[in-house]
Amino acid sequence: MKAEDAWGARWANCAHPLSHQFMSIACEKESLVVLAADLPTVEEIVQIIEDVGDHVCALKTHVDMVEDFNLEEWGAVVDAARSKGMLLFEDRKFADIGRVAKTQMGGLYDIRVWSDLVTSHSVSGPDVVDGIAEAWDEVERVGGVLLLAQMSSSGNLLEDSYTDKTLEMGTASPHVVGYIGNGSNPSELGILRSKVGEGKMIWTPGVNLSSKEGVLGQRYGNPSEAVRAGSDAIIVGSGIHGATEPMTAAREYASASWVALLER
Ligand code: 5BU
Repeated sequence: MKAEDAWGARWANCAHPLSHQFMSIACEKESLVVLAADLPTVEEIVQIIEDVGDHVCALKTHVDMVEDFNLEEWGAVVDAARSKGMLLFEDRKFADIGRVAKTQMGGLYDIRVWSDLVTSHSVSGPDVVDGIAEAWDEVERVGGVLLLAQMSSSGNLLEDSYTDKTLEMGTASPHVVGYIGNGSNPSELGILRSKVGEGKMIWTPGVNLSSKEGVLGQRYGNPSEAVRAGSDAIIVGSGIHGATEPMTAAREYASASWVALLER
């Protein structure tokens, strides 16, 4: 299916090149799934990419949880993801001043050289995004930032007024490809979508096909409902890597999200 037909106004209105890349991959794979590869070793991450990569559009990592991380070994993850046609998305949740965020894009993990997307809080103001963008500039790469407009964890402090200011910040920045929204709550998500409009993506963690509640305050909603409410990507961790058959699970999430997109 052609991306403009599947995505409609979103395709026409999202300006950031990474949003079009994501929407094209989604159409090729008939999937809006982003895999949260919260696994402890490089080998396990490479293995899950090989198992489920055909049904997943982007690999979301927390590089600082990888016990045997070094940049050279990490090349295996990058190569595996690229060979499966996936985007690389580091869920770093930057939150410092711009200058420090820029240096944190380098350092031990050198996120700027391999990531296509990163998350950032908006709490420190708009310069955090500019710092991240400057880091990509320096290595002559294009990347996109997803700002946390909502969170899925219970009791989080991202209230409506904070969300609104985050959207103002995102609207003003060409580097912001979209927002993280709360996948566990379709009505909150619907309100977020109406405020965001068509020009930015909303990606949602906090989705699971079977459980309602995760550990330590994680909340879950149904992935199809999240997409119908306006989510453009469902971020799934334990629903896939914790399943007895990750590949079967990935296909189920892919199909649920794709069917919901076409219904939308
Ligand atoms: P889970 O296993 O599907 O619950 O994993 C969810 C992932 O999404 C995990 O990597 C979190 O860091 C990430 N996440 C989240 O769960 N909720 C949020 O609000 C944000 C990120 Br932001």
